[in-house]
Amino acid sequence: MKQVLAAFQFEGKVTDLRECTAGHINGTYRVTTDKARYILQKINKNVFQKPWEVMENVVGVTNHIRKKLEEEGKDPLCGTLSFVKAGDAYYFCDERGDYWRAYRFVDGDCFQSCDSPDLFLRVGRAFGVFQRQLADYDAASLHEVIPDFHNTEKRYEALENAVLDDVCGRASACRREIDFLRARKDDCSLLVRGLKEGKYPLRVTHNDTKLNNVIMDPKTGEGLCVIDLDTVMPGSLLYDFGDAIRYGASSAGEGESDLSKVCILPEFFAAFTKGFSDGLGGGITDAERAALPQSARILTLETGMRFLTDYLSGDTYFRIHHEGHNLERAKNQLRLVESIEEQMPVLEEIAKG
Ligand code: GN1
Ligand code: MG
Repeated sequence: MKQVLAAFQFEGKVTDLRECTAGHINGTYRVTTDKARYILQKINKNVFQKPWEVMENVVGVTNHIRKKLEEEGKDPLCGTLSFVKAGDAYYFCDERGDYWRAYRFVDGDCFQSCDSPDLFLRVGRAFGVFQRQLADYDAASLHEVIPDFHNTEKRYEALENAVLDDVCGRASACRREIDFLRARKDDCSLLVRGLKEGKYPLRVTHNDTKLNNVIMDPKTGEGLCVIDLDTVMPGSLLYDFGDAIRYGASSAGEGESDLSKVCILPEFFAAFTKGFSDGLGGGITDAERAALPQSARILTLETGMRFLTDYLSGDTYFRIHHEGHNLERAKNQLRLVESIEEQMPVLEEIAKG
């Protein structure tokens, strides 16, 4: 750790180092110096095989946002991530071959769940604004750091392969979940095909729009800064919308194992839809708007599929906290899919605006 800390051009002298364990992917630490606070992360190489491409993406995107904030007279230190250099690069490779990066800590509120639709509306607005800020960013210049990240068809194929390989002998205990997903195989094409066929425009998207990826301003209550930019890639606005709903409009957290507590909350769906549209400032096509409810269903289905695939493959991707954790997460997501399906007419009415 000493070597890593010394590599970065932090302002001031390091006085404290603390591990944070919230994320599923990267290793995260909070670094305090006598002048400022930072987040230091070890990039998960299993997930991001070319960490330098991740950094090229996020530095490009944050520079773009920084310029916009400066033009509007806003403080870029709060409004976007500011990465810290290690030598000439924005990352440091240690002697074990692990890649590290650091950025200024953005002070504000970070919520793991929303206790009111109003808060979720403001989260939606922040993701809408983020999307608008990047509307003129050249999507083709971004690296596809995780190829086919939201390619639901490929995610389905990966599940079928995991069932076939059944390396841990777990498939027989997951029959219900596997059958549930098989019955929805064709739906996995909905967004991917729409994007390929030009029905939905290709945009720069965040791709991991959990509500805890927005830092909220405690003074104004509005979104301050969108964080966790590692999966920023070319994609569809529907990925961002659907993923945000999956996480934030559920009555229970992703980790809830009592399935009777899991359902979709239409008033939260409505709030996010309103905030997101506001933030986008009209920059949403009719076809995208019409697909909002389905995107929530597909992204939830996809995440459930990913958790189940990882369970069947021996928990090699998502960090788990106990045996069976990924199966619980998968069941939770599939229950949410069911609830979204039950409420589909209501959600479609809301999406019409
Ligand atoms: C991972 O750990 P976190 O919150 O950054 C995953 C997302 C999933 C999410 C499920 C790079 O995100 O795609 O939706 O877990 N990120 C990656 O909780 O795979
Ligand atoms: Mg993430």
